[in-house]
Amino acid sequence: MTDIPESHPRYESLKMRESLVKSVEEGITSQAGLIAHGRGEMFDYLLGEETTEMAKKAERKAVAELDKAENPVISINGNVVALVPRGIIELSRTLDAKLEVNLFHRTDERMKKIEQKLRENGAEKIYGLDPEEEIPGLDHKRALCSHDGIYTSDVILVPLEDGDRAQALKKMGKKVITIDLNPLSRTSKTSDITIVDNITRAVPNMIRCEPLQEDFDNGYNLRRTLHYMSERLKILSEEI
Ligand code: PTJ
Repeated sequence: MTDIPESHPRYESLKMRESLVKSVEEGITSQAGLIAHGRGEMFDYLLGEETTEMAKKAERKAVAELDKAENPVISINGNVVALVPRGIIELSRTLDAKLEVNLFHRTDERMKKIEQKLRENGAEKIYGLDPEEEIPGLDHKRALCSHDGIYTSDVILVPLEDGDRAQALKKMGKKVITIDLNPLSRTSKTSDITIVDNITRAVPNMIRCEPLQEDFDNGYNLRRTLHYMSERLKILSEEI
């Protein structure tokens, strides 16, 4: 790994890149995961790499919904494990939510490596390893899921998800919560609660935050986020 000095102005961002590159080398994160991360970085730049008020609200509402769910599940993929291996396990404990590995680019080898990484970071029960069910409407491997996990979940957190699966989960009648830096993605627009924040900030915030019991309008929150990004672009353009 390259030695990045903490004084580097883009230290946090470079550390994230390093974690992902290492994770690809270990066979945990897919190569496509690097491209997905680059897209996320671009949107994070527009947010000023900070958690907005809109994201804080979505995080608090997400915690409230996961708290009161009967079978809450957190879906894990190769990018999530690379970026927040400990945090995601701690979040599942604070919410009493199940952890399920559910991959877009699923191979037995990646599943084993992700399982190992999660165990090294303290995970106990992990769902999705011997799936008995399929999410209807998706082609084979990315549809595979556990009966007691995703299949029968009522509220599901799917960070950095692809649009097809988010839509398929909605069609199954689940409450879908996502963490996605792109407010324009299909996942963001399909989900009941969209947290437009970097997962590295969202997960620690969710561990600490006070659940939001008031009503929440996801469309309104997304529009405000887009407005915030466009206002920031205007301000930045005036500074050049
Ligand atoms: O590990 P696998 O095989 O399950 O594959 C995982 C990826 C992420 C490759 C797969 O789910 C995929 O292709 O996802 P998409 O369709 O590229 O969507 C990922 C979304 O996550 C994009 O909208 C990105 O902007 C967003 N994103 C990327 N990095 C972050 C992020 N959102 C929050 N925090 C990030 N660090």
